[in-house]
Parts: sequence; C-alpha cells; structure tokens
Amino acid sequence: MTTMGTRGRRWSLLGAVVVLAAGSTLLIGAAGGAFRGRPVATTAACSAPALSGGVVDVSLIDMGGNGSMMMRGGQSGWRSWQPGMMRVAASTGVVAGRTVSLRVSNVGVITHELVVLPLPAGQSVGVRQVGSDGTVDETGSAGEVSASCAPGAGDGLRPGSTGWATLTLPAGRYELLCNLPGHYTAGMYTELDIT
Ligand SMILES: [Cu+2]
Repeated sequence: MTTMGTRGRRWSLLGAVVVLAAGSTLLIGAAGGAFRGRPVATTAACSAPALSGGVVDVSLIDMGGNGSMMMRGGQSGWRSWQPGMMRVAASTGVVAGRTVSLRVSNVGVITHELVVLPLPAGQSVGVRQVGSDGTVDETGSAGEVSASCAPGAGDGLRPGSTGWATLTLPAGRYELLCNLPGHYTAGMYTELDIT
C-alpha cells in the first residue's frame, strides 16, 4: 500500500527505475542470444519500478518442469498437468480503489502469465470452461502481465523474472489466472476483489 507521504518520492524515482528496467531487458535479450539452443532454466532477476495505486504482489508457482514428475498416464504436453501442481498466490485478495498495480513474479521453472478476467456474478474461481487447447476464453480481459522484466503483455513471463501492469478496474470481483495451455486446470487462478 502506498501512503500519500511516500507517493511523491516514489514518482520522482520512477524515471530512473524505468531506465534501469529497460537496460535489464536489453541484457536479457543479449543473454538469450548467447544461450540459444540450451534449455533456459532461469533468466536474470529484475524488479518492477515504483507502481501507483494499490499494489498486489503475485507469485506464479509450479512444482517443476514438464518432466517425469508431471507426467500422467504417459501423456505429455499440457494434458499431463495435474490439478494442484501450479498456483497463483496474491499478497491480498481485496484492493480498495480502482487503480491497481500487479507486480508478478514467476517463481516456477516454466513460463507463465497472468490474465485478469472479470468474474460473473455468483461464479467461483477455477470453474471456467477449458477448451480443447487447454485454455479459457479471454473475452473481456481487463489486463495482462506476460512480459519478462517489462510492463503489460508479451510473449510470456519467464522463470525468475518479474512483470507488472497498472490497471484501472471498476469495482467488482476478478479472477487472476494463467492461461497457458493446461495451467488453469493445474490450479493457476485466484480471486481479486476491487472495492
Ligand atoms: Cu502458467
């Protein structure tokens, strides 16, 4: 939570931090080229700049890569993920005020993302219909964090990296979820309410 007293100072630091974040992205891009062809277990750690509004820290968690421990009945790919093997953990389930910043860290070993979908009245998290491709319908998405060491949408939040987004959300209930194939059914969802 940001107090009025620290807000001004945080904003004054924002410019410098953004420059640093941009530099980190360039370094990671260079590292990706150097290590192309090798499995990338982690990427360089990075941190988000100062963020406005109510800040929610989100961790994306998995119990390991697509290896033998994740296999089910000899199946491979997303169908091998079992419920409970992945998780979205948020630092709070309720934010007061419509400006919400999501600071999302991938602490797992495979790529994830975070999508914000409004929850229909009376609907619980984790019950959306999953298509044959292992994903849910993102129609009506209120935002996404899926870039490594950068804000907003990208090609996925790589292991060890952080992404972020500041959203203006109408009051209501939302579901934060990872919509990579099979990750929703593996347990990657949680509720965030805006009051
Ligand atoms: Cu995921």
